[in-house]
Amino acid sequence: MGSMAPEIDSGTVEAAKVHLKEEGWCVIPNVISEERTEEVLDRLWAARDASEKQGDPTRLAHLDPNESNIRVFYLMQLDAIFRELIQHPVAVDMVKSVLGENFLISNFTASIARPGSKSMGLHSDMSLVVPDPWKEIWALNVIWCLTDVYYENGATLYIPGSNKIVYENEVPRNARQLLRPFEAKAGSIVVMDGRVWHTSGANITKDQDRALLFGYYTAPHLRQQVNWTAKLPEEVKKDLSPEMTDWLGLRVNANTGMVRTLRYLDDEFPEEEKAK
Ligand SMILES: O=C(O)CCC(=O)C(=O)O
Repeated sequence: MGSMAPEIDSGTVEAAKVHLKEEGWCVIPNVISEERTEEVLDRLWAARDASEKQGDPTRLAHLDPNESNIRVFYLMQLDAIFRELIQHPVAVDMVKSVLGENFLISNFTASIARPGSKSMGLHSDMSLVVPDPWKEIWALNVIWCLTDVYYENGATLYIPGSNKIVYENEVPRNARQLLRPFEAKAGSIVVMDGRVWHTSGANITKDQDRALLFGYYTAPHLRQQVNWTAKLPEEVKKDLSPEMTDWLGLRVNANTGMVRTLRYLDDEFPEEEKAK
């Protein structure tokens, strides 16, 4: 994975972590090189074809208003390059800074906005997997920019400060007017708190694609969006590192000892204390 990671100075990463905690998002530039970004983009188009071929559609009408939005849903099943990216050290460092040592990879999906594409529904990613109140960050996205991303080519639009929204009825009625683009260069990551309300932007260019990969990581007590045990072929599973096996939730023990470890009654509440 060395070739995928140009040196990023620790100051940049630490400042990004602070920005993420306070504002609900941050951008880290140059996480992968120009060449690697192009390679990932090429392999994404091949993965789109492979997905269609195996019967997993790359457009969902309930999600996107027209055919200019392309989705590739099971990236990690389709090509090793996506399994490498999802465990990129900078991404994992950002994830751990929010979720701690234990987390799950819930989903890893491409969203390509081609000219003419329009916005999907406004949502926060946490609202899709856990009902309100959203008092803590239990989920975040690492968004890989495979092209430059800017307002006109459909940058993801977000509501500043929406990482503080705890109940769904706090989402402002004038949400549309509040939306701002996440802008970044190809090769960057945008890290987004799972509580941030956002949508895809409309691509109003004539000929510029906007290609993003959404790596979605959650706290270990939240059910994953994809059942990777069912989706990943056995030959892929057997070559995964023990860490990746944990992060994909592939072990027999799923949610035991993740939140609290049980101690015997006699150890936690000894008899003599009961008498007091
Ligand atoms: O494509 C985008 O900009 C946003 C995609 C998104 O929010 C999603 O798929 O949940």
